[in-house]
Amino acid sequence: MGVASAMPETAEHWAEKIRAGDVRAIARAITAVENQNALADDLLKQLFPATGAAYLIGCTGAPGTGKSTLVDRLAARYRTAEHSVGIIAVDPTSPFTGGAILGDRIRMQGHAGDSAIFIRSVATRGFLGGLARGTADIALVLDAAGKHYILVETVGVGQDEVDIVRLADCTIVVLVPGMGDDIQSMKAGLMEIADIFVVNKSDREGADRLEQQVQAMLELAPERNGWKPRVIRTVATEDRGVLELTQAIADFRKHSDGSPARAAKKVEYWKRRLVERLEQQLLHRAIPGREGARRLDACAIEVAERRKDPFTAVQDLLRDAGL
Ligand SMILES: Nc1nc2c(ncn2[C@@H]2O[C@H](COP(=O)(O)OP(=O)(O)O)[C@@H](O)[C@H]2O)c(=O)[nH]1
Ligand SMILES: [Mg+2]
Repeated sequence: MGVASAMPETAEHWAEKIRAGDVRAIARAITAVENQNALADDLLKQLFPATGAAYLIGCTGAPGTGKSTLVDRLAARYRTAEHSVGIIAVDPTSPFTGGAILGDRIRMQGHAGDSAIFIRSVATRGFLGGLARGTADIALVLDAAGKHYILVETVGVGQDEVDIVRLADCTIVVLVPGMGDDIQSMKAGLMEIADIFVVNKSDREGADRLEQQVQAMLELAPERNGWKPRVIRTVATEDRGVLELTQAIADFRKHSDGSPARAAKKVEYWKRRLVERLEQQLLHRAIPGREGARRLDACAIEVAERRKDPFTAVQDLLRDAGL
């Protein structure tokens, strides 16, 4: 064993372990993706043919609305139905060692001994190569590992979150009573991304009013591809409404699976990913390593001092790189 483990592991072998659901191999793969380890691309290449079966649910909303609690309850429901689950918690408000994530970890420890559920928090700060891409690649790893459901928790509706939502098969927006005014301001963004609205903390005063507000907002909005977003009331801490939520998710899945709109969304998503990767790689070729960075600096100085125009500078950079 000692000799074997001292040998560098091939991407093929690593991928095989992930496909078999090996928890340690999965954890190492996610770390490799996060750090953009040299092997990560090779590994993802190996894993890709085994992906595409997982159902990815995005859960977004303001901090403190109960997303982690809800995701935890949803995961428990899916586990009860014998489905395996992966959870990715993305929290831009706290670094990896932050209180919120630590809280999440402790709370989610109810599943600690359960290997069919895999939980990973990712910090946004220090995430190389972009949060949305990183999250998407982690989702690929969990997908290849055979997770039936992948739950992604994100905060708010910033650009990163919207990019993550583009990846999701179904998006849940979590609201809580007492944020009526926020709804007005978030209206457009929310309408665009939510397949299901959850009114969490329905044990609090104002749940009726909030639900009415959301319903009223939905009345005015055009249906998206024949789907009218549902509004589900929950008390995540008491597991109330969670079964109804799984039902709404199942209904949406049935509605969108195999639909042309869904297929077009996937193509659009991958087109963006391909362009992103092309940009990265072309940039890398045009400005290779330290020497490239030095040439770029030199060009920038020349342009700033008006000794060269930016158009010629780019042409020169491309020519020097043999492109
Ligand atoms: N009263 C009430 N509290 C809740 C409910 N859901 C979550 N909470 C509490 O709200 C706080 C924030 O929950 P958390 O899941 O961490 O929110 P997140 O920041 O959106 O992930 C915690 O103290 C939860 O126990 C609910 O339905 N009712
Ligand atoms: Mg949370």
